[in-house]
Amino acid sequence: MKEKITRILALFALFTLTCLAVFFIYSKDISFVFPSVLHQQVKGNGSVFGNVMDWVTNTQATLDPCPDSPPSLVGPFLVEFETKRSLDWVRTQVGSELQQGGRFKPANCTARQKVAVIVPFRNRHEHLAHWLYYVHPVLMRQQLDYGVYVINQDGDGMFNRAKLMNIGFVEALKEYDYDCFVFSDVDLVPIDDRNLYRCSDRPRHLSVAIDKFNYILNSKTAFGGVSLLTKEQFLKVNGFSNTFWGWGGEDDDMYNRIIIRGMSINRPDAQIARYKMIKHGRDLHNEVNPENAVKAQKSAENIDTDGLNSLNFTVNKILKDVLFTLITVDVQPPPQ
Ligand code: UDH
Ligand code: MN
Repeated sequence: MKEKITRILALFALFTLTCLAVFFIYSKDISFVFPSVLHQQVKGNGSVFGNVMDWVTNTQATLDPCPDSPPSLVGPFLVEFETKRSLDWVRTQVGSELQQGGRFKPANCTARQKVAVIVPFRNRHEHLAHWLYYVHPVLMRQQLDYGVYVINQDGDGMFNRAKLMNIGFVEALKEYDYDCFVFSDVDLVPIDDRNLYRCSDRPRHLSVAIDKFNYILNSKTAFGGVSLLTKEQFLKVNGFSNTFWGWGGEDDDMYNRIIIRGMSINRPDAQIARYKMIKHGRDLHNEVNPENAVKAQKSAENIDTDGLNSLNFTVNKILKDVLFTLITVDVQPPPQ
């Protein structure tokens, strides 16, 4: 009799522990790590596990939407690049707030947008540390559901910023149902968090006032630096052109694509959309390419055939850091 009671008690304890483990794992919301797994499990109709998952999903869905104006913004803040910052150190500063892969979502409300931040990259590790140190806290205070994707061009061939952005778009969408895409240079750090990294009904250009240019925008058609498009807007323009090798022109071509597709751009107020650019020289294998300026005048000829629908690349490696997802890619330059 005594043995029977002990056995029942042990079984009960095991059951309770299992339930606790299930609740613990899913309250941590690992859904973005295994989105398809969660999806299948949630659909598992009728089973106790399925019901538990329904309950968890519903509880998450009942969080109120985040307020239109994020309450913890600080406005202008100090940004300096004299301090040496290593990725190890940045991890100790902001890593604890993040999920693996540079992912974050606000705990107490449902973010208004799911934002993928795409950073074209090669051999700018110092810049990346500064950028992550400053930008992560900004995006957190802006209460975004976001992920940072550093798209690293493998090898030392000619750099192709625009193609890296296209690859970032495609790869980020394989992971999560993002609805907004930020394309940001690694050396541009916002100095005012009221400059929201959020998409709108028009493609947006955020890097309006940069210290390097005395905080003055030199062209009404500028679209480089930091720009945002919704998934729909990006699809509508067939993404960036893949054929701008070396420096220049790809941002003007994107501006033209937006106009060609009947859209226009918007910009936040220059008093708010302020940036510091980390000082740098010209990189090797990213020299000015005079062909690019010519090509940027022919956007209408290229938009239908050169872009997302002609994108070819191979992923050589995906590394999940707590601060970012690093995707190293072969951009497959055409044979010379
Ligand atoms: N990028 C890299 N690695 C490279 C080249 C470019 O990561 O080797 C990325 C990076 O995100 C960078 C962006 O592409 O922020 C744009 O490249 P850029 O910063 O070289 O372009 P920018 O227009 O500078 O800022 C042009 C060279 C200016 C030299 C001026 C010397 N006084
Ligand atoms: Mn730069």
